[in-house]
Amino acid sequence: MEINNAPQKKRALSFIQSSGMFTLGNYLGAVKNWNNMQEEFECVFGIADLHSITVRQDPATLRKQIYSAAAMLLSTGLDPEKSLIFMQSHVAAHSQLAWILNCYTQFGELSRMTQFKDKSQKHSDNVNAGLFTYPVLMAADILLYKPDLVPVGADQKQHLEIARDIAKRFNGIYGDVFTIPEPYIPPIGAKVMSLQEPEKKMSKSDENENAKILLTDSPDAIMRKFKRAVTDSEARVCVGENKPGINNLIEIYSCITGKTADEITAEFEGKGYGDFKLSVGEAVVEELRPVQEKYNMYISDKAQLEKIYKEGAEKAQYVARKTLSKVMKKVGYVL
Ligand code: AQP
Repeated sequence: MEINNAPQKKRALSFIQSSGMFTLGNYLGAVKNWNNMQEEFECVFGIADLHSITVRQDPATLRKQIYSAAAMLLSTGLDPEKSLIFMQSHVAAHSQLAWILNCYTQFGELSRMTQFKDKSQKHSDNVNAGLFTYPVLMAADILLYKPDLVPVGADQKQHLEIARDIAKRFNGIYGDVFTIPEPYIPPIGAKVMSLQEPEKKMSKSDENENAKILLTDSPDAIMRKFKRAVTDSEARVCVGENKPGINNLIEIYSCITGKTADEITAEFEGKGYGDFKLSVGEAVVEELRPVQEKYNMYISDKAQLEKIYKEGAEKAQYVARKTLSKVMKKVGYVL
């Protein structure tokens, strides 16, 4: 890829955590769009494996998840010839810049982060400092690569905002060191909700297997989970205020087929939820079939995978070190 310090195209950056197998939410809300973005932008994609340990992880499982994340990103269409794809832990500059930025971030602003409040409630036995300073590491992840744009879901807006605040504060003291990234809302995308509790988003760390579709789920498992998806008693396929389950299924079906909500309502007029769930399940199975074929190929060829992520790390280190050196010089370190 072209990544250098004077890019022709606008640069976009996004990271995904290796905290479990990606869900249909990660796919429709993020990764599928990243695939499309590769033509328009110079893209940087990272596997946020450092972030994963804010929650306690079993080492063997974590290792497997990181491999899976790398294989899955390639399987969903990310191309190492076009984009920079790497693992965060392979680029030491992330941790180094995060330390420096920690000293330019206020306790008060970190205390206001809703994700910290949510996760510290959920993992009350392990409210570690990493969980608290997570947004600073995320700011380092972003600012090292000087992206113009960062694709964000609604849940991530607050984190991009704090990264922008830290960058502006630093630039205010030392001059134009960091590019201030803008949020990018992709033209197509969905917020996918839990199939069991459709008021909350589908999450890879959800302990209820029926709540999430994993990108590696078999066709049988996908169909079974959609059949069990929570709906309502109205029995009409249409968007409605008190129909979070059906709204979610419409959103998923729409995102995959390109049909509008009205077209979907017309298609299922006079039919029950059973038929609709079957169609949504089948659409998802077909969408994921080619992804799963590629995934099986990548995950069984560790040598090829290793070659790709090591090359990615080298390129990322080059870009990241340049930014870090500039920051260190500005702060007053001896290089
Ligand atoms: N349900 C979702 N619908 C749409 N987009 C989603 N994303 C996550 N869940 C949904 C988007 O996926 C990208 C990568 O997310 P992440 O793995 O870095 O963190 P996350 O948002 O915390 O994802 P999870 O699945 O909920 O992970 P866990 O369970 O580990 O916390 C982001 O762009 C996100 O918006």
